[in-house]
Amino acid sequence: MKITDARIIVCSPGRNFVTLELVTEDGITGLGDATLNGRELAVASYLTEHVVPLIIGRDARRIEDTWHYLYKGVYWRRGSVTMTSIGAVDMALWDIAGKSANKPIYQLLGGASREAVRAYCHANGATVDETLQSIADHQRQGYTAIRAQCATPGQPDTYGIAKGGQRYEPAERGLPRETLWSTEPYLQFAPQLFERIRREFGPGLDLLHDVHHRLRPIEAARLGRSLEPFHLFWMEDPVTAELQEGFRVIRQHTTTPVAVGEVFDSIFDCYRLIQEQLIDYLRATVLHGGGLTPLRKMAALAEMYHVRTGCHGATDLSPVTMAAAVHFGLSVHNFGIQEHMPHSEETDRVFPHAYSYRDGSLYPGDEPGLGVTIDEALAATYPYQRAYLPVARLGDGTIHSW
Ligand code: KDG
Ligand code: MG
Repeated sequence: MKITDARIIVCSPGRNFVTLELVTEDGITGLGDATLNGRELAVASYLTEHVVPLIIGRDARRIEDTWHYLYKGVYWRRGSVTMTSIGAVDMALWDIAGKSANKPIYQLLGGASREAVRAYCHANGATVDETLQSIADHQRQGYTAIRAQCATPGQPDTYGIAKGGQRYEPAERGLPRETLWSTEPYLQFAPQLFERIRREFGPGLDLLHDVHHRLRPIEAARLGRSLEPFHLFWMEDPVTAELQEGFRVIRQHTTTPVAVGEVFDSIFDCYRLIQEQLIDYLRATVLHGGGLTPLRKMAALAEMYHVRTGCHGATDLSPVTMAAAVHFGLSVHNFGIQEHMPHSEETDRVFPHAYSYRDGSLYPGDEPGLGVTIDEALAATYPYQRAYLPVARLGDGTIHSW
């Protein structure tokens, strides 16, 4: 089953997406998401110039072999542009495999390990009252696990606070917006926020919180300890994961569970964190982690060490990645939870999909493959727009992690 055609489709229905479409000699098409937020055209060009010429003529059934051909064959291994490109090809090949077997992909991954994929949503607000209101609204939509973010008083640009009713701050047109970050007020405010949330909503609700790589290890340890009375489901990205020893410092001081991995691009980013049991949830995505092929291996390693999955699911990943995450989460034994940030209506119109949300969970649907298509005519009406994620500075002007 030879691959005869490969196309890269770039569109911007509210935000930028890059999609790879592979076509086989018998006319089966497979879709792979290739979106790298803020650096989209680098992946589009990498695929067009360096990957497409390599995969035309290859057997679409040789998924494992193609993955290693692209990973080892590049010589310059890893890196987000390379791994996002390989992830897109891998996703598209699994889509083709599912369609040619006439089965949803989870049936090729060992079948369903559970009835549904439990999802967590985002609640955020500029004030504590707004955050509480947002949590209540999401509970009414059926969510039983909610990520809570709130602007630190006096710091309107705190991470995770959406503007104008959006669910999340998207990359913005023009040059990167500069935001201000101050650690000490945040460390004092976060436990007050969760104290209030627990008081209003009781012990039953699972609460998550994203620190977004902003703290140093000992600060993260202090935060984790101060949040212990409120029993978080997880504290996410407390420190940047480049310094993996930082997680040892956190672990020495607190029992608040730790999640990390949305920027990981291979098992080499996480095997030590897993084997030393420094984390509890692995957030690597099917896309940026290099596809379903390596994600399954990461999950298998994690399973041995009681680490569970909690895949990244922000809206900068297209519905193609969301579908892959739902099939993955349904099948993998050590699934923990799936992030769910619904896409805008215009995005969903460009990418009609079989997966759906109901009562706090995601369901893959019965379509063969990933169950996602792309309306190319509609996509063409949303041309690419350059956009960047914000950057952060400290009060004295020093650049900080955003
Ligand atoms: O592109 C960056 C976003 O995906 C990231 O900021 C979202 O941290 C995020 C999350 O947990 O969803
Ligand atoms: Mg995050």
